[in-house]
Amino acid sequence: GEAGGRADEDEQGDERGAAELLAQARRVVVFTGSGISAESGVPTFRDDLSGLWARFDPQRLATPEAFHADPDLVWGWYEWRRARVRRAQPNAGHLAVAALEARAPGTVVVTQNVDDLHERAGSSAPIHLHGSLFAPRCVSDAAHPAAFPEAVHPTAIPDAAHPAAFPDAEEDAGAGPGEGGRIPPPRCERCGRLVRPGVVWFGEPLPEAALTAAFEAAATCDLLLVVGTSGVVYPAAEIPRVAARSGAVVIQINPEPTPLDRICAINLRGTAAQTLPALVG
Ligand code: BV8
Repeated sequence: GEAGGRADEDEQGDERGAAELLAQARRVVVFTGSGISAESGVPTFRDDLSGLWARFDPQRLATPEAFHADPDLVWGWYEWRRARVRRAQPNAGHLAVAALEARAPGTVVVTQNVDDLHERAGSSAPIHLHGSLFAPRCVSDAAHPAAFPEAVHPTAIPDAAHPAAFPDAEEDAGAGPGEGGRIPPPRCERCGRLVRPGVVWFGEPLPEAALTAAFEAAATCDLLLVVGTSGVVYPAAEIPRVAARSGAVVIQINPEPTPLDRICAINLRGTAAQTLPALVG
């Protein structure tokens, strides 16, 4: 109808406007969440379109308390996620971010994601606020992170070695409480304590250097592109807000409304893989 047509025109206008602002910006920050990897088949944290997290709440497994209470369950879940990410490929959204970086070398990519799809798309040094699935470390501290084989070769555990450990969710309907089943974490070869995922769990501080660099980039950019995040996990969710307060134009790409809508100059209601390539050109 007429209203639909007008909405389409508005959307095209917004997209053109966003592309122009992006082309003019000198310092750009791209701030991403799990939504940018959704079209690569990596499940997001909070929207449950796929039903992948139907049997438990990821926010309850991603804690030091959960690991302490049931290390095998939590390690098994991370092994399953790690295997999934290894099988995934960067999508057009990740590739567009890398293309933007190539065009405007001052661009800073800040991600909340623990996957490596930005790197594999060609982004040179994305700032990982929440760590990585591929950097497990000893529970004791960060001082001896590499004292076990998988830390040196994070992809060394072959999927075939644990056939029951990396089921596809589709085939997993009747399995244990967490996707992936239980796998005992390795022991640190140096001190014998457990090896844990190298991610930032709820209640843990973010890596200081990464956080400082991200806030600094946000406070000094002239445009911040926020892609595929629900904007509810702190302190990361402050980053687009810091940029807006510092006078940057904030442009959001997300199929759904988020709490960040009101600080954004333009809200593009589309998916990352569909919308980002058009913006970057
Ligand atoms: C800390 C790593 C202090 C692990 C993750 C009450 C109020 C306010 C704050 C708090 C509170 N209670 C507790 C807190 C603090 C807490 C917090 O923020 N909680 C919130 C949730 C209430 N924060 C912390 O605990 C942080 N630490 O505060 O430390 C401290 C200081 C000193 C000393 C000690 C302690 C640590 C937080 C880190 C959590 N770690 N991940 C792992 O992955 O296993 S969080 C997890 O959420 C994700 O991994 C991701 O990193 C993060 C953000 O999620 P999103 O990426 O936004 O994903 P989400 O699913 O939410 O949204 C997806 C979006 O994509 C949606 O909007 C959807 O519409 C969109 N989308 C879908 N498809 C597409 C798409 N968009 C584009 N294209 C598509 N195709």
